Amino acid sequence: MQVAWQDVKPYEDIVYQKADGIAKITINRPHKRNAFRPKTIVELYEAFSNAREDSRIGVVLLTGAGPHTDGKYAFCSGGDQSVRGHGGYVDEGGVPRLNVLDLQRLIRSMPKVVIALVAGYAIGGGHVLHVVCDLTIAADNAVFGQTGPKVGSFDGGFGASYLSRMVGQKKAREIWYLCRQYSAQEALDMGMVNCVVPVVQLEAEGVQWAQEILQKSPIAIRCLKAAFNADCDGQAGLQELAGNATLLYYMTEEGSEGRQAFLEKREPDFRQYPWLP
Ligand code: S0N
Repeated sequence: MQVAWQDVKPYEDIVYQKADGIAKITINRPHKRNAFRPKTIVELYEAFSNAREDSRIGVVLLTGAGPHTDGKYAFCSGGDQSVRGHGGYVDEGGVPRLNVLDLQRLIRSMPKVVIALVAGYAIGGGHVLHVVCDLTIAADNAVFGQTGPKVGSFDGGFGASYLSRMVGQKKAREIWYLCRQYSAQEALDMGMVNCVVPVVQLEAEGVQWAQEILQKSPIAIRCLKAAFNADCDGQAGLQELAGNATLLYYMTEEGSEGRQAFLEKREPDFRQYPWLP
């Protein structure tokens, strides 16, 4: 399925496009297997925030540019090790950052569906990025894995705890302790991806899934996403779910009566509304 992508704004490390209710965000550092530096994350955060704010957009596709000139594909190979310093990944101002954690939270909490389209490597922090997306479509050449204990890092947040919800405690511990690489089929078998397609079909499949989702009720999807998150995210998850309840309440006549009465300087009349069973 083809769509006519329109560039939203030029960036250095990503490409950000939109078409027909879908946003597509592409990490564009194929010479580094699409590893992210702090600037990449700043750009990703801005693009995701823009997609969140745009009420025409219901689905975001997150992918990696490729193949590189050596013919290899990557979704993302995690933090750029060449700028890792003491205390994080060092930005252009010399400040060490772990700003990918902010991006993970935005992807999880934004009330739009985020689909990872993974061709080639999804490794380290790149693997965590696909884990926090709502859905993952893998190309048949996708390779999944964590490297933390091999390269001197670890993500004990969503990268460990949410992964274990997805694949189970034993498998999650295996993934992190052994730092092996897994094929698309193995990822499918452990429930880490939704489907596997030939690499040439990856984007078309993502667009097809997006178009199916866009036929559905935005508020139903929004509340479902918050409900799935609430199961894992403690008070922050409850806040998200409850925020949606408030949004819906504001849309009712009963909710409006309270505001209207205040503005009209009268007592509210809630007796006209039933105490439903
Ligand atoms: C992806 C791998 C397996 C691909 O192997 P392949 O195909 O053999 O290619 P290479 O020759 O290795 O790579 C090609 C070129 O790309 C560069 N490159 C690849 N990955 C990175 C990277 N992550 N950073 C910088 N450069 C990278 C290579 O150097 C090579 O360049 P040239 O041609 O110039 O030599 C393989 O490349 C691989 O294993 N890569 C490293 C994967 C990795 O360890 N990633 C980092 C893991 N850690 C994180 O992601 C941390 C995330 C984070 O921010 C965080 C968040 C929360 C809490 C904690 C943390 C934390 O800091 O840990």
